[in-house]
Amino acid sequence: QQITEEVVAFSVPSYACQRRTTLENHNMVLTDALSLLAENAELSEEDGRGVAFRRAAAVLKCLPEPVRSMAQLRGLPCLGDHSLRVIKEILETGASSEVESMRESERYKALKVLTGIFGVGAKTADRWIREGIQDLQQLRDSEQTLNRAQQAGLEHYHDLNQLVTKAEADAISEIMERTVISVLPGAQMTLIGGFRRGKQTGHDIDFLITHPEEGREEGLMSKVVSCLEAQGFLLYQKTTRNSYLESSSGPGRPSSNMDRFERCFSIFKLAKEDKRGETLMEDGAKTLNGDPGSHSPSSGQSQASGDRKRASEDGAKDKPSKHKRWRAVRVDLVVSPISQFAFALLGWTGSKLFERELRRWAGHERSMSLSSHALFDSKQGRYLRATSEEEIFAHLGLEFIPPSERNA
Ligand code: TTP
Ligand code: MN
Ligand code: MN
Ligand code: MN
Repeated sequence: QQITEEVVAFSVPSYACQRRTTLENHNMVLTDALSLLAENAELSEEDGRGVAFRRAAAVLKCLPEPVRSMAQLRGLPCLGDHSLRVIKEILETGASSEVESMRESERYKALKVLTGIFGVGAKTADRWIREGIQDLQQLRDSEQTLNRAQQAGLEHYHDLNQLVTKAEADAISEIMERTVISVLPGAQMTLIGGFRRGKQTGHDIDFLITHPEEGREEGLMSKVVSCLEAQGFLLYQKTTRNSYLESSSGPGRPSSNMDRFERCFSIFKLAKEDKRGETLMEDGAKTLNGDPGSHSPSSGQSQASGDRKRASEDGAKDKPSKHKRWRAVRVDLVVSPISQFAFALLGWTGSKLFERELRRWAGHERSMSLSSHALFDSKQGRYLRATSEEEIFAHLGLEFIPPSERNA
């Protein structure tokens, strides 16, 4: 008796914002490969190619089961020739030769290490590589001048390349909540970014702060930052007005309250605790790059600043110890007026691809322009108000997708 295997092709809508993408990924081998190609394109400043691979990976992330044959992919959106070639090779041989050779290439490894420094982007890393700098030691030995962010990034390189845990996010949430309430009673703080989407780890922690009375949030960021600084929680901070005003990509003319939208990129000093409540150095946590690598300091002391600065040693204040008793954690703060809160919440929850797809949907399918501040309807020539994420999805003609299903 002949067994005929019926091939059931998957069916998926085109835009990631039309799909429910949980953290449960049945095609991790394929999506990791495509994500690496996307990352390499982004590191080479080929953003168009990067987005194409991100979209392809996102389609595979929302499939209900592992892909077994190319036939199942027939008719799926966003899968270009290049992505299909990579998928086919992985299905047939278990790996993609292109991806594996990229992973091992000196250029990719150098770009990865150098952009792993907070404050260093693809452009800077590329320039350094052309000047012969491939790793952290060569950077330290070079005459390169580093800006304040990069100095902090190099100093805390090891810590900042360790994934942030949910427990650490909760600990910092508590500190933040206390601080925000103390400088402005009634102010509200929301965990955003990957942790709001239910991720158990992240590269940083993101918070959105507002006050239910419009205008009361003015000046809040500098007060929060001063209060955190006074408590000794900040290793680094840079507060900037949101680039919305300067950028030409915002919807129409910015209204007068747009310049209140502030954000702060910071590095937090978080105490470590063991079960007995004593602070301790923990080693061996999983790193962001997957591998601690030969460039990361192996002891608790940061080698990043060389012999000139030993800034990492001032951490053991109460009890002298050779172990560092705190760790550096990246924290992003955003303050929004309540009138823009829903847009800020939606815009900062991510994932980055989900956000990009929302904006693409708004523009291409609805002639609307969506930002983290507002939604402008070009046909009606007016801004559409919203006080919740649900309302924004409704304005866009999209089914509401909760944060835990925005992991595209
Ligand atoms: P990230 O913190 O970079 O990413 P993440 O939290 O999704 O992932 P990770 O766990 O690795 O930290 O960004 C959070 C969201 O904020 C993301 O959707 C992009 C968005 N965002 C900016 O990063 N910058 C901006 O100016 C705006 C408006 C949004
Ligand atoms: Mn499932
Ligand atoms: Mn984040
Ligand atoms: Mn962030």
